[in-house]
Amino acid sequence: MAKLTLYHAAPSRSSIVRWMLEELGEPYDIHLLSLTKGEHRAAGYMAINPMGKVPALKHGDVIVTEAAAICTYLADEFPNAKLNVPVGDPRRGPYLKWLFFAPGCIEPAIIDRAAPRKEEPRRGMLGYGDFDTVMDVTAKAVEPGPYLLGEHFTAADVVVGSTLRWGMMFKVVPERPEFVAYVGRLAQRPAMQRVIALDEDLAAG
Ligand SMILES: N[C@@H](CCC(=O)N[C@@H](CS)C(=O)NCC(=O)O)C(=O)O
Repeated sequence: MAKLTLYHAAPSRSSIVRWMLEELGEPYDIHLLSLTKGEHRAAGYMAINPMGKVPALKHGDVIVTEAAAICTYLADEFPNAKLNVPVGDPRRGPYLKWLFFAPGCIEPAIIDRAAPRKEEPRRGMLGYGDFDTVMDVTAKAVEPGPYLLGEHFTAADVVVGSTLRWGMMFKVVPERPEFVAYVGRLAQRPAMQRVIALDEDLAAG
């Protein structure tokens, strides 16, 4: 079977993919990069991800970058783990919407809130519209629970859940009861608990 290698830094967005890999239960290697030492800008790694960013995933000869794309890829490559929604299933529509909504709307809304621009662009210019609408739409989606697609935990929960958790840790995403309950449910998953412990060890050096 083709080998899986995660190019990783802890803590960073590559923990999203590490959580996905732990949920999959497939063996993988970690190639650790130090962002503080600039190892993600070295020529060897720039050949893997010319953006000079983590995460990147190598699966055999295939390289995938962008956390949400990697999670989508893994869920489809390893369907036995049932973390995807297959083509032909009508729930694939909302599944893909949430996989794209996290990096396309939730994350930019969080970043713009954390680092506001001098002049607020018109709502129509921003792909995410406005922060409050993004939060309202996301809160409504996670409220019924336990997961975005009801009882079925998917890669979309890994991506949306990681983004909300990270936004709440940085005190940008409001501690709305819907988010606290959803992120609390995700934190009970053994795979997430393993990643938190493993990454704390890595960060401690
Ligand atoms: N859009 C990328 C963002 C990746 C990203 O920004 N990673 C950060 C770590 S959280 C990074 O590598 N920063 C180092 C740098 O840009 O110099 C993704 O979702 O994978």
